[in-house]
Amino acid sequence: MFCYQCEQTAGGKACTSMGVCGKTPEVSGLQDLLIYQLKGIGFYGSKLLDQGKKINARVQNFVIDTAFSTLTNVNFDDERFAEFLKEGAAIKAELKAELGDVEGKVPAEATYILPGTLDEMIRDSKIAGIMVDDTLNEDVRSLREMLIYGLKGMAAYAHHAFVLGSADEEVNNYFFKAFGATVNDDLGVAELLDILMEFGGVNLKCMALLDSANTGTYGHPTPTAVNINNKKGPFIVISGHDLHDLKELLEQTEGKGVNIYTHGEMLPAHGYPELNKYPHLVGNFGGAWQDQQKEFDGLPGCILMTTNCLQKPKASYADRIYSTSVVGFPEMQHIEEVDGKKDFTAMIEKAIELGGFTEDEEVKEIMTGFGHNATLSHAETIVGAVKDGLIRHFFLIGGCDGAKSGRNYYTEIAEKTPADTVILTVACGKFRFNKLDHGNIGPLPRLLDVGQCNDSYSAIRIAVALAEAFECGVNDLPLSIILSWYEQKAVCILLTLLSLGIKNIHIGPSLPAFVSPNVLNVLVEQFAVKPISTPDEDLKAILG
Ligand code: FSO
Ligand code: SF4
Repeated sequence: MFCYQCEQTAGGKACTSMGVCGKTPEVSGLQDLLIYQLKGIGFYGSKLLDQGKKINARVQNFVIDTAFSTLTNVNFDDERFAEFLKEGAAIKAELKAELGDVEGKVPAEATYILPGTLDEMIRDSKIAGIMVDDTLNEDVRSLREMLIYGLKGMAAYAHHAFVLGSADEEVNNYFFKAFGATVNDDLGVAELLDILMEFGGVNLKCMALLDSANTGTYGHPTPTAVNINNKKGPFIVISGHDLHDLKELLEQTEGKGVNIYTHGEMLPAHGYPELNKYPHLVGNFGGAWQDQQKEFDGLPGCILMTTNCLQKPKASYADRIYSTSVVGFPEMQHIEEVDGKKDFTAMIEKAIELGGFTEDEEVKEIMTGFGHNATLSHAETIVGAVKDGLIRHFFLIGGCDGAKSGRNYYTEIAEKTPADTVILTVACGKFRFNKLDHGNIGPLPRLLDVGQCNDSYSAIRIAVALAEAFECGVNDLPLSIILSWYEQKAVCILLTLLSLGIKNIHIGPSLPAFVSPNVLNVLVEQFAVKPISTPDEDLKAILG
């Protein structure tokens, strides 16, 4: 196996014998083969689109969902990948037939024929490895991989929007164009860089689509205090990013005496009026994803994983954790959607049987719900506070958490930000410091949680609106973006920020292994991307 798509990759270079995330060589190979097939599908699909033909929603959703399934910590189930591969082979054949004869070079990804059994697929997966073509220019490989990882991230956003009934033709079709571009040998470094910037723009559209799907369905988030301690009684912890699953679970547990706790990236769900109205949505449980094996150990309740980040369950909770949608682990109980509905009955009964927490803990609260609507409703106060010198600087500390050392940087920099600065957070990296008291500036808390990584669009909206209020560009604002990257959603968000011309982004805890030295130079020279240093040095450089 060879996988270097995430930040925790072995030795900072690549996982080659077993994934640090727990991905086996077999599953890694099957994921490679699936991406290989998506490239072939992209080749035919992009040609059909060039001819003005349409690609149907079933095929679009297959590409989106399966690309999402290969994102870090989403799916570890070899049988599931074999099913995806079979469906992919049928779809590729369909597109090929519709296209008819192709002029010019046809890549191997397009002509490849999938064998019938899981063992044969694993055997074949060797042809699909990232490093198989050792003649490929390393910068081209780097840019192609960056595009693929960006697509995996955008697939997550497109998937979430789609489950709420929102889709966009340009976004959906772009998957075919971009996967097709990764097997087009005529595209060199300059062309691929252009495509990455174009992709950043398409991803912005996709994130806007998700924002309007979320806010249109559940209302605009409002500042909300969330209890982080336990309540007596049976419960289900819901993790991941899927608000639709949370809504269905809240409906099905209503009046049954089962409390619902959000976990990890589900925390911002408390800010949405249409989710928060359920009194049995009682609080947020635990911290970021990498602590789940410890925090779920022997848990007297059930866990529902709606999306990443999933870790291999320990025996002490393997009988009470469930996956749904694109998430999966071998032998994990999986809840499928049937006729547009998911039936959570077995999990609810299990939660009641487990009995839950035996005591009420003292209520302790943290805040969330500062999406663009809520934060910008205070725009005048914020702009006034900046003009009066009450707010000196904004720090957007966004991105994911992870298990590797070096991530204390984010806790420390948050702690060391002066009292006249505001911290905006998105994604699960905030769990390192969101339970600390950062104080207030006037009526507003100093730490404003904008939401999930899926809500990065909201942070962009806030930055753009502030720039408008100050009649300057985003780069001229007293704003620093400090990213902690872990998986591939961070790649699509970074490309969107770069496509918007946003400069001076600080990135850590380490640089992606898939970025070649020359590509890194481009990022540094053209976009002034900065690897993080120490909190003290970075704060000194930022605040002067
Ligand atoms: Fe975190 Fe995991 Fe949201 Fe990521 S839960 S690490 S960016 O997958 O998705 O922030
Ligand atoms: Fe390694 Fe990350 Fe790939 Fe898992 S997803 S195999 S940890 S690089």
